[in-house]
Amino acid sequence: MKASWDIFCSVVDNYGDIGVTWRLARQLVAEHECEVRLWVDDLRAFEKICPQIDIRRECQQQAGVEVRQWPEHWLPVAAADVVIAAFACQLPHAYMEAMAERERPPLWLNLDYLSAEDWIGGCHGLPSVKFHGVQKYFFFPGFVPGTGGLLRESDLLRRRQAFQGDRQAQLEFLQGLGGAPVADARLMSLFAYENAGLDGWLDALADDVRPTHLLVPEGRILGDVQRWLDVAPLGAGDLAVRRSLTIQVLPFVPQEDYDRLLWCCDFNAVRGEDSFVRAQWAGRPMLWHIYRQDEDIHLDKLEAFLALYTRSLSPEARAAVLALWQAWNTESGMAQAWKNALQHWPQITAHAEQWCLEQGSQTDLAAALVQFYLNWI
Ligand code: TRH
Repeated sequence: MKASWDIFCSVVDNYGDIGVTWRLARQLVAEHECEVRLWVDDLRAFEKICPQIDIRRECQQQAGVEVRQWPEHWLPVAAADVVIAAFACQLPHAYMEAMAERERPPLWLNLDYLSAEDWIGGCHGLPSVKFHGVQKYFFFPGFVPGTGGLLRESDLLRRRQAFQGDRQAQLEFLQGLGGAPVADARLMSLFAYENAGLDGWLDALADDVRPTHLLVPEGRILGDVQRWLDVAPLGAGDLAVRRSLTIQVLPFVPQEDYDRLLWCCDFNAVRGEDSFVRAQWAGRPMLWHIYRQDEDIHLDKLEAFLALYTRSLSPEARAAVLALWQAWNTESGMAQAWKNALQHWPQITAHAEQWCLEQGSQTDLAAALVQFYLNWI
């Protein structure tokens, strides 16, 4: 019999919480024959990444997943075989009672945020709290064996490589988003939080001898782009040229299209958690705007990832990547850091593909979750 899974997603802000849980839910259905209910407290955020969502419906089927509006006033339901509280969200008390009432208690997991820090390996899979005899476990995604791995659909790298090998498919896709890329330009995408360091970067791109075509999906960074351009509020479809730099504002696209956008580009600036992982699967050089946390603990996460990510680069290329990522995340010094990174472009580019393949050889997160469940029963 198929195992039933309940995934709970409380949207804190932005799109990462729903981005990750929606991806996981679909993959559990498509590749592991699980029956999945995804409980989401903010269908508007969901609709942004999946326009098929009907925000008025309490219950709907999407890609084989039963999507449920997580109601403020919980109505009783039977608990599933596996219960995932994403990112430490608090389950409804009545649902926890239902877990405890099951003849056979469910496997209860807290799916945590992604980090490359060392302690993750030691805590992954450990027991956490108990509720009336139902044990909760920590499940940590990660980049090294011994962690929960990264979300990666089984055919993702094959589809990515096929698309990157098909120039016509890329052109059609980009045209569908609003226009063909500028000839001979370095094609880049920009998805980031507000960042005061953007000015220096755009200055460097505008002054470069090689043209750059920068694609910017609508979102939080747009205010900084607009200020640099010194124009009225920007929206999807707007295009501006400043010397070597062409900036094109894109609509916020469905999640599958965002993958294709990353695959088309020579360089991707991403943020948060899910786009950060998807840029790695694109096999192209990238820049991460990490989600800011209290007491700057995000900087430890940044450092831990960089230590892993850059370890096979030459000392010079490594220093250039470190300086670029640090400049972006401290919002200063981007012009010099960018010019310096360009000096090592061939190596940084080859490394991005190599890193992707290395990560792709490990067990993916959905498979690791299913295996954890099978070991547990
Ligand atoms: O939106 P985010 O900043 O989400 C963040 C992080 O997850 C962070 O860790 C978390 O604490 C915070 O939310 C609450 O960035 P992230 O994780 O990259 O999620 C963005 C999602 O949006 C991802 O699934 C890709 C998707 N997306 C689209 O579907 N279309 C688009 O056009 C773009 C730009 C993104």
